[in-house]
Amino acid sequence: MKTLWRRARIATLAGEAGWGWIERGALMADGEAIAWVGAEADLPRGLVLDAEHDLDGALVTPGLIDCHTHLVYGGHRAREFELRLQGASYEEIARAGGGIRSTVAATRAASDEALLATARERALALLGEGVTTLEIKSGYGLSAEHEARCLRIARRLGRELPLAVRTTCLSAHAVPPEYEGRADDYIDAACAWLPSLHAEGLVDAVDAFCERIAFTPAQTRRVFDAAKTLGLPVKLHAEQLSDQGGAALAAEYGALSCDHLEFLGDAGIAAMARAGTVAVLLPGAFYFLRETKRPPVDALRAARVPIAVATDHNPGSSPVLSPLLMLNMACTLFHLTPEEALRGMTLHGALALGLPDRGTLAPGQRADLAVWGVEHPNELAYWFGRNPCRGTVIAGRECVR
Ligand code: DI6
Ligand code: FE
Repeated sequence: MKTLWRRARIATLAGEAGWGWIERGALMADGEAIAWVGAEADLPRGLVLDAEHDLDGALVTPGLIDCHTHLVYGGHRAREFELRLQGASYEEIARAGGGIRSTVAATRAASDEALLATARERALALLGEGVTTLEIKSGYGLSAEHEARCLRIARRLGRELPLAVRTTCLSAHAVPPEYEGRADDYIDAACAWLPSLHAEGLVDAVDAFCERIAFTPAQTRRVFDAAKTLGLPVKLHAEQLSDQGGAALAAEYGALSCDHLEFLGDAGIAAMARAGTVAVLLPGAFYFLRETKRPPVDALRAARVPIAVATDHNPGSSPVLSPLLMLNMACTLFHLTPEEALRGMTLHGALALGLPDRGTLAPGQRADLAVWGVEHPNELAYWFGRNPCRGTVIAGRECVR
């Protein structure tokens, strides 16, 4: 199946810097991959096509990649939001047994159908704003049974919706109530159930939350050792609320990404640069928790650490379903340029998932595109509360809004 999209303004993001701009562009997919992209005037003559679409000057970018979400969960935490507005901190609420644990209770109590329906609605909202590849973490089940259930639902979304889903096992997200005061025993249990989740094909990567209110570097290391034994790549929620040295630890394991990073220090940056680990910035959580310490963007740039941007969609610290708002906030709150922000939600998001076949528009890459009713890609970070997405193409197939 050969499909041509013509009369497009194209930002390929191919090449080290710049938009990879093509003013009067065309793109051809052959099956699931891009076969040709360039100026329409240079299109090879005599092409035999199965379908042709005139985009009438619309903008085409690589499909957005949301490389960090916690999409499958029960309930919500609006009451906790009110408490935080009255002065309680995220850490205080977590220590008092609220926070992640309250979502674990709601998730365990929810039926498979309810979890699937709510997660599907969230995934469709992301798809409607240009997302073509989505990562989904577990981490609200926290038992062999419930972690498996949440990962199966994530896999099912990947089968039933057009977008590509990557799953990450985040059993080391919080200590569940039945292991109160026994975090080390819980880590033993989580490491013990990982092989069966992997054997069932439910795990693309392994993550952990290394923080004062979650797991220590030593406990994180045990989770990473279990992942390494299975040949699974790792990622880490690191230095979100304090500097635990998590980024350096993750880099030692060749981590795909370290995420959050507000409290990241120089040693962590150097280790990430050496290991080729992506820095995933999550402005939604920074904003919603009203954090004031910004991630060290200048130092990450100087060290040439690739910077990605994601929604971190979750009920506690980032209940956002707008990837475009995250592009805007990556610029306004973290001082990324619009080009860096878009690269962060395309090419660098792909790297954070270990998917080198997407994130730019070039021959051989997966034909994952987003089509936008704007003139220039800097507008994707500029407008907020507006969704100019006209549709997406995923693995060569059109998916109209
Ligand atoms: N950091 C976060 O921001 C989310 N998880 C994590 O490790 C928050 C999850 C939650 O509060 O439910
Ligand atoms: Fe997260």
